[in-house]
Amino acid sequence: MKRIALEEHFVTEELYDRYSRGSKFVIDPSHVEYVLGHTLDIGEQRLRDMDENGITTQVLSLRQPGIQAEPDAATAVKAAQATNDYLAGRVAAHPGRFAGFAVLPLQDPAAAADELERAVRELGLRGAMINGHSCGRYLDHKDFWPVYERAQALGVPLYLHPVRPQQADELRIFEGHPELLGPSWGFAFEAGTHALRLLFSGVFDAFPRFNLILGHMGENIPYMAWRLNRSFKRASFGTTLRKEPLDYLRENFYITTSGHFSDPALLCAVETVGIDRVLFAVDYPFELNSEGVEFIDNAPISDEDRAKICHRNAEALLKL
Ligand code: GRE
Ligand code: ZN
Repeated sequence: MKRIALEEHFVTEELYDRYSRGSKFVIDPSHVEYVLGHTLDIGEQRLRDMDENGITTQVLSLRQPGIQAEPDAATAVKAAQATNDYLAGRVAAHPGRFAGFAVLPLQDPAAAADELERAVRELGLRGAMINGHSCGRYLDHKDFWPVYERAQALGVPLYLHPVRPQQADELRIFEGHPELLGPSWGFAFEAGTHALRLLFSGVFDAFPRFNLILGHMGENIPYMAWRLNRSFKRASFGTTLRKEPLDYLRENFYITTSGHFSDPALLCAVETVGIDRVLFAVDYPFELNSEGVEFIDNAPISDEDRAKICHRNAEALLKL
């Protein structure tokens, strides 16, 4: 079976030194060098691993936090252009094996919209990945809406990837529990809340064909979706939406399997957004291709649904 994996990360030496090196309590110290070596390579080592484990295509994205953490807007714009050029070059070197999500310099929203258009039209990238807040600003802010308008016009999705909860070191709820800050819980706490800010901002009323992709089986949202929906109907505290929250999940969200290889979580995601909106991903090299593939190959779903998750939905969404 063809398998297209959607959340597969890379980095460059320069971007790693600038933005990722200081990141604490996210991966085990003994794993740092392994992950770095595997993110730097977009070539033979990665392709061998894909071949050995049955991954046809990786859709590549910059590892978090990347240029989202750049405080200077002009630097972010230049770094985004250079990164997208580099990525497009690696994709072109291995046609069919790699595709890419652009990085966007959201520090300058107008430049971010233009860079998305350049990345899609001129470089052939398939959308963009946003690594959480941009220097503390969340995506529901009206300044960012031109980016969603452009994404809708171009017909490409944006992928919201987790980062450590903002101001994690000051949050009393995590105090004394560094083991909770990263992928175990903090990532989903941050990314799930971030995605809901976007949903409740009405952005999908303004741009009904704009699609947001969430990894990690939906960052806890599917499990909470019914309660979220009912609670909003009971008490919206002045927030207004044209449709029910659940409707947006079914019409504007996609969910990937990245780094969450659990049958109950998969079934919950499929029930929540529908079988046409769940996509395969591994989260290489933070996770093993072998585990991601073994999980999806043995998941308790029909082979037709498996084919949708493994490649058909991605082919339709990303025009692969
Ligand atoms: C990721 O990019 O998905 C990731 C990290 C760090 C730890 C785990 C993880 O960046 O899944
Ligand atoms: Zn990831």
